[in-house]
Amino acid sequence: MMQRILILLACLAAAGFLIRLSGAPPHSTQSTRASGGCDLNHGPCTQPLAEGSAVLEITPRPIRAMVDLRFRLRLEGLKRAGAPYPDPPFIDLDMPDMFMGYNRVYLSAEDPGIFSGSGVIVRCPSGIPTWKAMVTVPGTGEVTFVFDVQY
Ligand SMILES: [Cu+2]
Repeated sequence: MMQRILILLACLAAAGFLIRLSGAPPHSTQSTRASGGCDLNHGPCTQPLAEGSAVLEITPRPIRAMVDLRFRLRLEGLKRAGAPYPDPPFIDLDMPDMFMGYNRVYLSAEDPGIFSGSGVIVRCPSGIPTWKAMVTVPGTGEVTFVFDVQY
């Protein structure tokens, strides 16, 4: 509880800082940084990862805060695809412009090269909708997906 209050305070402080920087309310900040023009609110998105690619899907859509979300990651074209991953991939959820606290989604193997897990995105009092999902595949690399969240 205390941790959540601290996160909210940090978030508010960061939002105030952003307002002063931009001179505009943060509500006008609409994400134009959706990953490669792909919108996770419409379906799975693909990003290059090492010699292959990572496909991320978040459901249910549209993506909302304070709702149990399912994260599904498909790894394609990687040399080790199909081979067992000793350390499964994980996803860190955060906002690009402010630290929202530690929020890691641990994934487990569903099928070869396919991983899933569940997590929650907290509500940011600033109203800024833009979040990021940083996917880490241990031993292979990292890739970041940016998307908007409905509060
Ligand atoms: Cu925030």
